[in-house]
Amino acid sequence: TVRSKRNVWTRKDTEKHWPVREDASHKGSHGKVGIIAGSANMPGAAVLTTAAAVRSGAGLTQLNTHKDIFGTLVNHIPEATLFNREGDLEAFIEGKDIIAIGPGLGVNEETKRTVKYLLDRFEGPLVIDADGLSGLQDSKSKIRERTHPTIISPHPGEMARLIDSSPGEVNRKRFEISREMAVDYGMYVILKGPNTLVATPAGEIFINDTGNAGLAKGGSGDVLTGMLAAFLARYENPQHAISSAVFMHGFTADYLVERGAGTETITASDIIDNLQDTFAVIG
Ligand code: NPW
Ligand code: AMP
Ligand code: MG
Repeated sequence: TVRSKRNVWTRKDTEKHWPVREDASHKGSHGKVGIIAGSANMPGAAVLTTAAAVRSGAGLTQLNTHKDIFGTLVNHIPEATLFNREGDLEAFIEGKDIIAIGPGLGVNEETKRTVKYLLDRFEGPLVIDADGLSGLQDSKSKIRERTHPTIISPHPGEMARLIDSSPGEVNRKRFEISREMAVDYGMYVILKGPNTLVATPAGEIFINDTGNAGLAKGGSGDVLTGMLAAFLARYENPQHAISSAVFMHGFTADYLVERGAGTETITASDIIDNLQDTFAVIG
């Protein structure tokens, strides 16, 4: 087997590629992000993903979710517009630059159908996470037909389900598995965990060296998905966007610990709330 090139994506790399927010820009210049997330039992996942996208600089963010939770959402993310899950998907994807799907959707037929529809029809970078990954199982081969970047962000449990393996096996062979999958399908694979890996369609691997056990907690991945969507909207190069989002997610957790927070007490919401500080440090 060919050994892939392995690189560490550093703070210097993140700083070097940080996009300039032009003084004369407007909200349309920074990407129209669509997020498909949340359900009656998991409104929090929708809040975290959407708030993370808004806080990471997306120009316009729209959340496609279950209408029963609209009332709750507006109190947490007034900046985002809402789209009724029962509405016409064609109308939702119209005009979107980036779409992220998955957090808190639940594993069901509708999730599957939606993932399939996006793979067929959406012309822009597509981030698939969480329950979107279970919806991907039957339509994986469609990824090869896409002409725009496809990005998946499994944790080891989700990756194990995708390749019919076990989390232990995934962790043992994480370089090989993420690279082979990325090359085979022509997509970006973000294999999460301590030292998250980003594998590119060309077979390169970028290792992240930020983050701590404060992130080993429900909701952390949902925040990363929102950050990925906003970063992909703001960068030209998908790998720079993805690696920088993963870097900043972990860097923000590290920043909290350096300032005295315990890894026990850090929450996913804390990551979002502190992006303001860490963006100022890096950007
Ligand atoms: P275990 O439990 O250790 O045996 P799931 P989920 C394994 C939403 N959320 N290394 C784990 O193994 C998400 O967005 C909503 C090894 C188990 O088998 C999703 O929609 C929140 N194994 C939904 O919940 C906050 C690992 O994978 C399985 C591993 C379900 O997502 C929470 C668990 O994966 C959550 O984000 C690792 N690092 N990590 C909300 N507030 O609304 C996981 N596993 O069944 O896909 O469950 O990740 O919780
Ligand atoms: P999820 O399992 O989808 O909620 O995603 C968890 C997020 O937290 C991913 O970005 C992981 O890389 C990160 N994470 C979880 N545990 C750790 C850890 N022990 N050290 C560093 N990052 C972690
Ligand atoms: Mg997750």
